[in-house]
Amino acid sequence: MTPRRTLLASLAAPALARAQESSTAIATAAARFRVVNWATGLQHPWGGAFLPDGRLLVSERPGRLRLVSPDGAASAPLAGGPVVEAQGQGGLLDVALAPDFSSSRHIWLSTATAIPGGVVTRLWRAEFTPGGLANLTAVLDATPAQARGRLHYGGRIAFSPDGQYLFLTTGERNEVRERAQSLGDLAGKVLRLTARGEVPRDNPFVGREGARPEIWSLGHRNPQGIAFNPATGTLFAAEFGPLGGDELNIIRPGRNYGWPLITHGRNYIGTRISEATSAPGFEDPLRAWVPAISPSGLTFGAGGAFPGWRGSAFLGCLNPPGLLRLPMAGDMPGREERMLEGKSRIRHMLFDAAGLAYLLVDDRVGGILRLEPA
Ligand SMILES: [Ca+2]
Repeated sequence: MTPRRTLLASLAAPALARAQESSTAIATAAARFRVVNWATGLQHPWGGAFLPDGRLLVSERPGRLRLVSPDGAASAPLAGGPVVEAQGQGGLLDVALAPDFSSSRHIWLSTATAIPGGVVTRLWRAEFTPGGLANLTAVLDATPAQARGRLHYGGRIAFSPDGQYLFLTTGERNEVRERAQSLGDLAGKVLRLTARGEVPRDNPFVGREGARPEIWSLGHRNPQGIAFNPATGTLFAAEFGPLGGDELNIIRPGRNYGWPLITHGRNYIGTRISEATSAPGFEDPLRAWVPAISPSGLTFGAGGAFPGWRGSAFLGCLNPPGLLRLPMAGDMPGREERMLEGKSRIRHMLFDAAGLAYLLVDDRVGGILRLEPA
């Protein structure tokens, strides 16, 4: 990046400039890097996926998809995207490429969407074309719709390493916490579909009276991070607790992760939510954070540009803002490392094919930071 470009980028993006760009190297436990304002002028970027040609497809929560070129220049909004309910924590959420993207050109999106009776987390599929999105199709609504409240949509998408299954997180929507415990309700769950969007016959609650067959696990509050550990093939998810009680969980089929019956968190006014932090029949978190870290995106490092980060799990944190790294031994997280503390709210972290790291900065005047080895 030239000094001139840096200056212009700073003028265009005060929040980013305030945040981070540093010409000096930052030394951390397993990497030395420089922070560069890569893409500026994005409003609440939420999710992203690198295309095979190296461009980044990125979502902005108010309802836009853009392509960012390797030089950081963002395109005009793509045509053909969904109408979204961009209030509270809702809007356009995640974007993911289908495992067979190279041949199908399919992408998947998640949104907050208004339907009769209220708002839901919705999963969509669309075709990515040179002119924008085509054949936009609603695949699943996390019903029932909820009239009140615009919080806790979940919305993160992941595919299994074999490309056969799609996983979607849904939040419990905050108004009625027990939605997370109901098997007849798709809120507060991890859902599993085939990569074509159908219900797999071997999902854990298929055939059970009153249960929704899309459910893979239940008892989640607001999971906004989901990823497979590439070293082991194990599925992990991160979720927001209330006042404290954020969690990292290993996700197994049919298991109940406890919200709101067990939690390490408290109500925002400090009162207890549950008597217990653990109970028979419920899964304990692999790690819980008190006080909160507000974990959003979850990503595993692949190596490449940052060999010291190979296999580590990363959580983008909103409050307090920063990036959290967990070195992993198999599926066991080690001692955590916090980086870039107290600066930008990091919604998600992505790695490109070369292993360079990208941080989605969640701000009205947000953007994407790139970490380059130094
Ligand atoms: Ca839990």
